[in-house]
Amino acid sequence: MKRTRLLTIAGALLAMLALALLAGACGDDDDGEEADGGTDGGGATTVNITAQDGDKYEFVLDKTSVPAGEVTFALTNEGDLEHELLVYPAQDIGPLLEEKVAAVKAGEELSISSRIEGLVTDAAGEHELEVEPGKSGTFTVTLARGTYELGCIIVETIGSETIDHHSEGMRATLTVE
Ligand SMILES: [Cu+2]
Repeated sequence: MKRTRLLTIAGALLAMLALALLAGACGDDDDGEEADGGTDGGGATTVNITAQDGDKYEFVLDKTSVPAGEVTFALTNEGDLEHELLVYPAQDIGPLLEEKVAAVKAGEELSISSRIEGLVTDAAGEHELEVEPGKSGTFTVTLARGTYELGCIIVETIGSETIDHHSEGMRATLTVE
């Protein structure tokens, strides 16, 4: 009789222990979810970008607005040419590109990136991400609120044509809130 009662108590204790462990495990899961959902609370937000240069030169974004703070741009080049990504406050860089096109047509090299106002750099001081066809890469920067343009400013001669990627459509607007 006495032994049976002890076993019952032991069984009850084991059951309580098991419940406590289960509760603990559930608690861990909840913590994990909070960590995953942390993009709202301060972690880097990722913007996935696809670069295309078939019928149309373009950057296709999976989101067009992000919260201010760290932003990672993940660029996948689905085109046949190399592309680059620069991030800068929205502005008209048309005149700079015209100069660059004229230079390329004259067989010269001209870098215009240093003349783009507020060009955003990453922690290493890099201002661009260059990605070969079929490859992908990331670029992490810190952005304050504002309207930004993501652009590819490559100008190159293919055959007898001088192609200015940005003017062909390789640009997109990102709102940082
Ligand atoms: Cu490009």
